[in-house]
Amino acid sequence: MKLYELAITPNAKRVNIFLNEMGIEIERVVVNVRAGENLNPEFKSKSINGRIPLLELDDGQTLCESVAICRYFDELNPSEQSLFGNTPLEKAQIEMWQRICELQGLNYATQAFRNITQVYQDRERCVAAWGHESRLRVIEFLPTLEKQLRQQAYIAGERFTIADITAYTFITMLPRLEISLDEKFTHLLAWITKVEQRPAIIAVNSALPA
Ligand SMILES: N[C@@H](CCC(=O)N[C@@H](CS)C(=O)NCC(=O)O)C(=O)O
Repeated sequence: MKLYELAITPNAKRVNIFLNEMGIEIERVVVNVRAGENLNPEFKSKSINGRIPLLELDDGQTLCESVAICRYFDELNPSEQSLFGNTPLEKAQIEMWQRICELQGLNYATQAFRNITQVYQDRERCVAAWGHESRLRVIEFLPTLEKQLRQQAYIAGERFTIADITAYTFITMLPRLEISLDEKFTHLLAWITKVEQRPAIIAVNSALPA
């Protein structure tokens, strides 16, 4: 199997944290999306969404979408402490929070970054007003995480899950949007400190350029 990725990008980071948590080693192929390497016909023929991360199986089948890739590895390696949950209720709660963090956090952060910086103007229409609106929606979402972490240790309950991975990836985008967390966010800040001590996250962060 091969993982096509660029470590610095948020969605590659999600999959890399997940793989580290599971202790899975896999061959990587660097695709420099900033330079447009994902736009060439060879990559497009492999990737349904045209983006990274992309997992290529040994028989040539491919999977894109970060969470689908993580779920595939989770199913291949059953665990009593699955990052996707084990009981019906836990699975549903983790799925719910994963989607909340993705739809109300990470996606808006991505839209803000892409449309304000216009970093991908070679391949998409950039709308500055949408970027600024998305940034405001990011700011409006942060109290939801603070409230949740005031009540429990991790985003979807009392243990670290895929919801924390998506939430952490989202949080790492805040500096790029010039959003900082002040003392109102005590629990969120404490959670960041805690998850940044996990070997899986230390390994991902230490592999990135300073
Ligand atoms: N929903 C997708 C998003 C994938 C995505 O947007 N990847 C970015 C890097 S984080 C990318 O490939 N960007 C290059 C481009 O848009 O051309 C996922 O979860 O994998």
